[in-house]
Amino acid sequence: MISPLKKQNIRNVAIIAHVDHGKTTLVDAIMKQCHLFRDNQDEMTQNQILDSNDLEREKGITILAKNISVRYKGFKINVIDTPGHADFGGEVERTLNMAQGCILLVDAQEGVMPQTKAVLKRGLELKLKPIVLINKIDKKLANVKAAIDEVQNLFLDLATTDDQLDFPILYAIGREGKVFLELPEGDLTVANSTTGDITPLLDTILEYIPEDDAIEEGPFQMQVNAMEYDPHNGRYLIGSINRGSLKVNDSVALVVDDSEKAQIVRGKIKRLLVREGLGWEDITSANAGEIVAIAGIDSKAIGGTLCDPSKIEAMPALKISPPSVYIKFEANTSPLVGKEGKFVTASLLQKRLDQEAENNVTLEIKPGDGGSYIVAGRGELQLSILIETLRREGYEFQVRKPQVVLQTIDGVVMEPLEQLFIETPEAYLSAVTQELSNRNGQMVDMRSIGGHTKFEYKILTRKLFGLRNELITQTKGNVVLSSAFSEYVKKVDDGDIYRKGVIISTDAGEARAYALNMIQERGILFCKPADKVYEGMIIGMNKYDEDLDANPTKERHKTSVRMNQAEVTQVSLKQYQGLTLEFALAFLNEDEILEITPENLRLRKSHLAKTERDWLRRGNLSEFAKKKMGIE
Ligand SMILES: Nc1nc2c(ncn2[C@@H]2O[C@H](COP(=O)(O)OP(=O)(O)OP(=O)(O)O)[C@@H](O)[C@H]2O)c(=O)[nH]1
Ligand SMILES: [Mg+2]
Repeated sequence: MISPLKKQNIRNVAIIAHVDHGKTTLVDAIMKQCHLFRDNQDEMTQNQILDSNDLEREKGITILAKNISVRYKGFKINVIDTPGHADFGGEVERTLNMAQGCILLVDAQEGVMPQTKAVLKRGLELKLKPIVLINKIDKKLANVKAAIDEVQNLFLDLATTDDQLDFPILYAIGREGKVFLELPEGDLTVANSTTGDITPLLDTILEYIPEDDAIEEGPFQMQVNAMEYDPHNGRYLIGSINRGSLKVNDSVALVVDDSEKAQIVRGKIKRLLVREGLGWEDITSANAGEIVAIAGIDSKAIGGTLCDPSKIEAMPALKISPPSVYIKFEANTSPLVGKEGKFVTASLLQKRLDQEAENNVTLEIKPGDGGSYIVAGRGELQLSILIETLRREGYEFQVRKPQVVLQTIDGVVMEPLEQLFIETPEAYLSAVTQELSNRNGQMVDMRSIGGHTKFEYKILTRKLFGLRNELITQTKGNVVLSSAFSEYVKKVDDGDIYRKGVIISTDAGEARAYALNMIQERGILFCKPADKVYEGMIIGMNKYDEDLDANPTKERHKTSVRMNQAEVTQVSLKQYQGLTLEFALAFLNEDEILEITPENLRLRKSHLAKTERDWLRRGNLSEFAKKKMGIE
């Protein structure tokens, strides 16, 4: 068994940056060069090793913050890899207070981006010692000097003390595992044109980042920053020991807040573990300043404080910024309910969302009306990741149109506004400006460099829904866009983003090629032959503004010769466009529902019967109609 370390021999550092600036790739290099893997182990040839869950791999982004440890020159360095996408900013906030220093990565071409600012602001508020690393200096359009200027201005803006302005600057080609104290000479765009390794970074960490200011003597105290679960030992509470030390079998008390009625959960330490490389190792005792995982306390409180029972003292609550977007979840009410999911009932959905609320402090989950759940997060992406996760686990449910979280400040209703950056080849300049003007975006800046145009906009969060998809289509994938919450502004009373009418199925059954072939003349199809349909289901998008009814189950007229199989497949659906989660969430209107099963996404009207929708369209509902539709 390994022996406990003193905090003098431990350094805790978080890697922070805007999305895609190379954090996880840099951690690959640290792990490989510190020999966490044998030379012949698979990981030695893998990239983004820490992005280990399926959705992280598929999307090529980090979703959850994770930490690893390496040994270097007699020290143990705990490295925390954080996500750069603004939607997962809560993960950064949750984990940063386990560190004393941060490595701020800045892409040498992109420079300072919205999330660079957001994460650095947070790090400096927590008094972390920063190290700046200008990364990707091998890029053709890299402009190291401009990037440094932007970083320096950012620090002048954000520093809370003078000594925060005194930070080391390093240069790196993270992908090649090379960090430099001075900018290397020569043509860096040629692969492996320089020699180097990761040690300048590790040495700078040891030199600049202080040991944890945890208190070595005194009653044990630790804030819970994360949780992990294993079937044998149950829940592990993870955090960095703030005061005192801890042994296996010690009694501890967990307190969630410091109010009078704070609940206290007592327990005994069954197992104590510390980070070694990518895994955890058992240890019999641990000291202040060590990041540990503890089994034996049956509580769910991230943010709670574990204490010596003789001195119960809660630490200040974790500061996580409030969410700006929410989606309503409900049990599936479609005519096809229960056909495709493993977990279908409202109570199973509730149980799963309760579990998510316990484990994920970056989402706010609370009951809504009529057995629904309101799930609030930082943006469409964060919420769609939850939806996709549930779906893959076998859940079947339905959601409503995403909404922004409004705030009332001094009696004025306010809504969230975002700062938005877009980069695209000049050829698509007008596509971008046109789309943004449709969404009432306000241009703040526009610059062209080397055939690329960079835009900065201010745009209401609700006008941002679906923009990524739209621009990807219009620029044939040649666009990078990123946004971050900026501020709350007075709510504007303008309409939603323009959307065309939909094509609604009048009948239930199986869609037929014969019928779809005719319907596609009217717009774009969301369903294909043999798909199950029902009355009120949205099977496509109309070319025009109004909604349109159509029967996709119609077969060729009885008297004519039936189409044989060959004929059916010959019908080519030129206008078919399968639904993706991102598209469907952005497409939904208020009176519509997105049905989600492990196998299918279906859009539908909330009132399925055509008669009811006709009543609604005409307005002035009769008592009979109101009763029938359950409207007060
Ligand atoms: N040219 C160049 N590309 C790099 C370098 N380092 C990383 N990349 C590429 O940048 C992309 C993003 O890298 P990641 O390490 O996933 O970035 P990240 O900061 O962890 O991204 P998020 O966690 O999603 O915020 C990958 O395609 C990498 O191959 C570098 O030094 N030079
Ligand atoms: Mg990453």
